Amino acid sequence: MYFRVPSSSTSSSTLSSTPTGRAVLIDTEPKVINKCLDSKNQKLRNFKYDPRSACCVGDGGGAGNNWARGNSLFNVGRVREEILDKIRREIERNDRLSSFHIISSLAGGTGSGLGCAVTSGVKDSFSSKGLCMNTVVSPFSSGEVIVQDYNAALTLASLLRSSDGIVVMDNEVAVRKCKKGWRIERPKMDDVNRVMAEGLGGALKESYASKSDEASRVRPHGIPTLVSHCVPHPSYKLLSILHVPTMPRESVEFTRDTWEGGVVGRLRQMSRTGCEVEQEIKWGVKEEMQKFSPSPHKSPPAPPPTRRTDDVWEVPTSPFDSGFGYVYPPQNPSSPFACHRTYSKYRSFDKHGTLIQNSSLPALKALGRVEGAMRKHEAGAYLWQYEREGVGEGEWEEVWNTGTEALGNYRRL
Ligand SMILES: Nc1nc2c(ncn2[C@@H]2O[C@H](COP(=O)(O)OP(=O)(O)OP(=O)(O)O)[C@@H](O)[C@H]2O)c(=O)[nH]1
Ligand SMILES: [Mg+2]
Repeated sequence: MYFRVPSSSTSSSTLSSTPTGRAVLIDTEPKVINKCLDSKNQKLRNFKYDPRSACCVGDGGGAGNNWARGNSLFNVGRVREEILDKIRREIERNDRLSSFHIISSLAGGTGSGLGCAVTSGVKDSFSSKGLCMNTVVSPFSSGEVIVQDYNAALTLASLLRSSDGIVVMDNEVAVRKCKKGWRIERPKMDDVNRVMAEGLGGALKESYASKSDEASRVRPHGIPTLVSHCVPHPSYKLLSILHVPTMPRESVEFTRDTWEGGVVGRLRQMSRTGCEVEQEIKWGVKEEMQKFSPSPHKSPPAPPPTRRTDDVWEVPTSPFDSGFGYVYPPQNPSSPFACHRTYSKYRSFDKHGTLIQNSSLPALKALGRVEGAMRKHEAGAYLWQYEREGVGEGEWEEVWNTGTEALGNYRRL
């Protein structure tokens, strides 16, 4: 689904037999792209990128942590045509295409600014080809650039308008997972990326709505089902991912998990309490979600009957059906909970589960960046950097309007 696999007649142990990601790499610094294309790195990760689908724009020096600069690069010279042409070429190499997935940072200048411009460009040029999902990486709350809330607010406002669904992943949460789950004392950025990729991979892994679908391998779950189910209304586009287990690789083969008390139980408690890291689950806490939700308290359903099974199609997920813990858009026409399963293994886990939620707690956390930016804006801090690149009061006004509307929507759930 996500790779072009060479035909078996040409396969050998050489790099030419390695699957190629159906991806376009875009950056403003050649060294970043070169690292992705480096053949040593490609061998390590067992897939490669096509150099013809890589694109370095600008003068090679980045976007100076300025959303506006990154964003405006899209319209310099032939940059727009060059990027959209490379995306078009990738589209044409697919027999069937149903979605786009754009991964970038939430702050920074290139990932956020250029990422938003690319998202709008994809929507304008290719929306008939499929849905557009974004995954954005939220910055550390300290130790990064001072203007990160401005960049994050501009990104969120832009994507809330142009994307069909926005998965927010958090660097700080990923570090806690590395430390507590993977027991890495000082995680590096590579560890952070791997722990994030594990969650995202769980969410995007091929899985099915019924046993017969899996048997005949029809209608696998993918981005279109994920987005159309989890974003039932355009006012609620912010998604988050919970994934269990998070454990060191060397422990996986010695661990036997269970479904009900284990994988399902932990995901359920994390969702109920707004917990993002498995090792931080508070089992005593009933429902922290309430403080964000004015709706009447719904009592938790009875726990499911204990039944031990290794058959994924038998595992009861009824605790999720009742809707408690989730704060779901009331407009959702069907059950808020949809379950996709598969017998095929993910990495080497005996059992694992991924919950993709459209829930107020993580959404309000992400949107808190807009409030942070508003406070800075009131003080007039660093605004000249954006004004210089063409972001004036009118554009800020639109950012606040979009941001506060989304905040209001999620607070009212
Ligand atoms: N998870 C993760 N976050 C990253 C990685 N690289 C950068 N970030 C985060 O992304 C944000 C922006 O990082 P940069 O790479 O400096 O920014 P950029 O998008 O290249 O933009 P410019 O530097 O302005 O060109 C920061 O919050 C970083 O913490 C990475 O490899 N993994
Ligand atoms: Mg960069």
